[in-house]
Amino acid sequence: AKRLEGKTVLITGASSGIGRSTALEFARTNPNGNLRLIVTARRAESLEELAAEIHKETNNGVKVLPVKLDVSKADEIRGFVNSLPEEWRDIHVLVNNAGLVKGVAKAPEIDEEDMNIVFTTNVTGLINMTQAILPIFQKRPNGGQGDIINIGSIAGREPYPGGGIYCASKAAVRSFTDSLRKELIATRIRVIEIDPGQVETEFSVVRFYGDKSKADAVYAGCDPLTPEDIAEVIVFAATRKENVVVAESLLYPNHQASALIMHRRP
Ligand code: NDP
Ligand code: 8X3
Repeated sequence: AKRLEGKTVLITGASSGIGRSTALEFARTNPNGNLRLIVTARRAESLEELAAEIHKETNNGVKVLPVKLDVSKADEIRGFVNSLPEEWRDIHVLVNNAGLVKGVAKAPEIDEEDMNIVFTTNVTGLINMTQAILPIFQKRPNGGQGDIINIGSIAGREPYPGGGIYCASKAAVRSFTDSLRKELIATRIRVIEIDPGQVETEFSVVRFYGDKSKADAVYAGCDPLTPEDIAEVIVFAATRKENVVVAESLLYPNHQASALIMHRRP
């Protein structure tokens, strides 16, 4: 945790699930009370609640700045860094976590609006965020320093029927992440990808347009990972010695062995 000493961490999609747990997990590691956490998402009230919960749970002087940010809006990202108070702009860790899918439609039934939401959030949003923050990293010595942690998915490695747009978006994340690591080879900037399998969050509720019973059926008979499980790995990656890059990790719950091979209790 000393490796986070005096650092500023920026998390997208921190109002729920993995992003929210990641904020809490970083806060718990707060070295000497000087960690700064910028938590962003569209639901500003949830971010305020998160900030209050972090302060209540950790009570260790961590500073939290909730900022409303829709990563699918390029103009919001463009103005984002300059809108931050000066003392919050020295970002060291970017967690590109905001992401979603709408629906399980198969071609040719995929809704155009759903497709646009998925790509502008998961792909364009992630690339725009990276481009907004990278110049901050590149001002540091040795060609630059900082961590970019992208949340991909098993879906980006193994496409499945009904996942056309989601799988394609996460494959794009994987490909962009790989290119970026190669482009930054002469720097001390670390490019990290974390690919979860099944995690129980609001993900499936969002996928099924708010239908909780369809979302619950996804996890029936399973013991999915919790968002805390993923958060621990994200913070682990960010706290390795500076020469160590946790380039990619695929995380399954015990009953899962591929996107679709899932053991369910009878
Ligand atoms: P949740 O639905 O619980 O959280 C998603 C987060 O993304 C929310 O905080 C949401 O906030 C935010 N978000 C969505 N759209 C936008 C946007 N346009 N701008 C800013 N924030 C946005 O799901 P998870 O925690 O599971 O998802 C987090 C990441 O993990 C995603 O990238 C997802 O694809 C990935 N993932 C999830 C898996 C799972 O099984 N759950 C497995 C593998 C990967 P708000 O609505 O307030 O904007
Ligand atoms: C989310 C989980 O099952 O849709 O990345 O691949 S899944």
